[in-house]
Amino acid sequence: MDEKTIQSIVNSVLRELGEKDLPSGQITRVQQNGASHTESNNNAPPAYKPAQSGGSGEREKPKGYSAPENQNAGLEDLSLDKFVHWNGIENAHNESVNSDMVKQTAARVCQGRAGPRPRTRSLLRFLADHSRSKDTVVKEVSTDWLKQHELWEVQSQVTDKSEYLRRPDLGRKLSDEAKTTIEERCKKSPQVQVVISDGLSTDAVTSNLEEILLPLMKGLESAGFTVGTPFFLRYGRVKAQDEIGSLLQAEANLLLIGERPGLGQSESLSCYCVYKPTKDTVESDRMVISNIHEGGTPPIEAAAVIVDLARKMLEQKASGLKLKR
Ligand code: B12
Repeated sequence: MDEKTIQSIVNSVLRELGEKDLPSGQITRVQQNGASHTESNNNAPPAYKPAQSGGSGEREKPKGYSAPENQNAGLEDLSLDKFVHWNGIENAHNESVNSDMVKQTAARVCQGRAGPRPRTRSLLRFLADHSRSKDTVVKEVSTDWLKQHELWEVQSQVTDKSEYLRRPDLGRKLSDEAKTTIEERCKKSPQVQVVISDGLSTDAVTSNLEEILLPLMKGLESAGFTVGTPFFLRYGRVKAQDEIGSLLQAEANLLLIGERPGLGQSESLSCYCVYKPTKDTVESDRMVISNIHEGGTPPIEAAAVIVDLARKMLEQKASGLKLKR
């Protein structure tokens, strides 16, 4: 392969990573005998040479070579807008159609390809999104964070995250300690009880709660409802709201819970709403407002929608399929 082809391959990879092209002459070829051949440029980094045994392992830098300034900067954050809304199709027949589509969605469209494979930037973003999604499921909402937000916590019958994922049935039931604490600390028979739970996304709670809880509580109070004491349920599943509701004799129960993350959205919160929940509540009695996050339904807007829904539930004394909307 000649120098020109090598240069163009290296530059196309750098471009995909959002880096500048290397000026010609900075590419170093490793020759078969291990010696390196550098095109007349003293500032070029040396080709890789295994450390000599007994040596320090440090490569000797050729005279005049200085490392590029951003050498230790690492990769940019792949969740930045410029990566999410990236048009990877080159030489499109009608470019404006693609760039328009890319602007409108965070979905993985117009990624292009490199032969049969995904392009480097696209693959890296996929791996980064996947990691964020896995992280948010296994992370814990810290007790410090709860204290800062003046929330006390109870736990479902699940003992840790691993069991939470394997035993959804236990996440639907309160531990004995939780039942006692709830009975001791909560206002009885409120019209509306709000509960917050980690569910399947810790980031959903930590990144949206500040913006949703206060407007929600204030909105419910301004609508004239008696509102219960909000608290945090660790390792909760949706159906746990039925046991909480019947324990507190709340008319309506609103559960803010982390949604199962997707590939590209790992901070989405849902609000599950039910009128007079009991152990016999069925799914058709429940409603959900989902996709609550900055890029979906913004938390403040969601708070207003939930207050309106609570008003309808209390007026009609119904929820789910029985509610006329
Ligand atoms: C997983 C999932 C399911 C799974 C739930 C199984 C399970 N055990 O997890 C299955 C495939 C069964 C399912 C079915 C349905 N789902 Co669904 N589901 C989801 C998804 C992808 C994640 C939910 C989640 O994270 N829950 C949080 C965890 C912690 O809860 P959980 O206790 O483990 O699981 C409970 C909830 O997930 C709940 N649930 C799941 N979907 C729905 C839908 C409604 C209307 C209700 C009231 C409850 C509910 O049922 C589970 C068991 O109690 C969301 C997408 C999202 N972004 O939220 C859509 C989503 C919630 N589902 C939706 C819909 C429409 C449905 C169905 C009505 C589809 C249908 N036509 O049959 C049914 C209804 C099921 C029901 N329970 O009443 C919509 C709701 C839209 C809306 N605002 O009303 C969503 C938002 C998807 C979407 N974007 O359209 N769903």
